[in-house]
Amino acid sequence: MSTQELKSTIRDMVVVGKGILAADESVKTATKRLASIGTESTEETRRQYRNLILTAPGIEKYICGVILFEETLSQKTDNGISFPEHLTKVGVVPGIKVDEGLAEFEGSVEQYTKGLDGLGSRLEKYKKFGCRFAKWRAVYHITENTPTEMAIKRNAEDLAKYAKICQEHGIVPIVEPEVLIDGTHSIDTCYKVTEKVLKEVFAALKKENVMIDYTILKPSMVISGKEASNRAGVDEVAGKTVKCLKATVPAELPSINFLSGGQAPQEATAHLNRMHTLGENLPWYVSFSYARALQDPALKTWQGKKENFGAGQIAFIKRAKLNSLATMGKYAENMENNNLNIVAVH
Ligand code: 5MM
Repeated sequence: MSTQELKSTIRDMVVVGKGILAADESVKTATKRLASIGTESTEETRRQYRNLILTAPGIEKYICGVILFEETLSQKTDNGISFPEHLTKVGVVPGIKVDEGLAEFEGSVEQYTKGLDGLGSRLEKYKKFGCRFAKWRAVYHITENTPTEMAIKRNAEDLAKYAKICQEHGIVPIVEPEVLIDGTHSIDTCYKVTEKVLKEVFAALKKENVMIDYTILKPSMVISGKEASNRAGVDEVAGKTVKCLKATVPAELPSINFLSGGQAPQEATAHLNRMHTLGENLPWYVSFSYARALQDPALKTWQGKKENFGAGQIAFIKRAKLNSLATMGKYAENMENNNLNIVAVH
């Protein structure tokens, strides 16, 4: 197997000041997002929304890769170019979510991820659309009795099998183990669970002979449960996240790109920024792969209305720029009220 493709994809996706946009919401999730602005979810409204985000002028200054959903691969921009072609043209690497969603372990709240069957042939199909990387998400629920050893092990093994198949097909795998934020748990409980999960994931990747230097990790941050009392502040989240990653993630991994996992956009940016101002030596590039924390302000501004198209794009570019600054520790809270010289082109 030639590693040339993997090498050039990593080169194009690990770029100082840039991060990854997750725009891979399944139809079910996209429908939920559109419902939040009172817009019906149809193939056409999903296309219109993706067109707003993916054709935002200047996206390539802050975003190096976009995770797409299968439906989007064959949809077109308002200018009639397919979305993957448009992204490639502006210098952004297209990628694809290849997992097929979650299923419950019998009699449990715990879940595993579907999609290993026929993955190789699907990857070959996605490559023809220009996709150069893939994403697979596993989730871990924190309750009194979970996550169990069984769920941690099974999800790690499946993430490793997926990553191996991707690399065999010249596709860079994004490995996404998400410790869910839902619940009343403390940040210390989240730390313990995340540490266990990441140790198991890297042990499984090693066992499966996955090339770590051609892999991207998309983890959740170490953070208090959403309904916890006395939730940890920015310094503690950043400090404990970096400590946990240093204890579990090999230095040869090129890039860690966080998910936002239900954090407010401003919160996700502040946490990332703080990780870069702790004065810690970070052996990997540390950046973002947010969906909601990058898109929510744009969605709310757009409201499904043509006349808000330009303003929606500005809202998206602003979030992308603020997160870009955060990857360099250059974000400050007062920038939230500034227009950052972003202007509408349409
Ligand atoms: C955790 O979700 C991923 C990151 O998004 P956030 O930054 O909003 O947490 C995201 O890539 C997610 O996997 C996609 O939105 C797809 O979700 P579904 O549930 O539709 O597969």
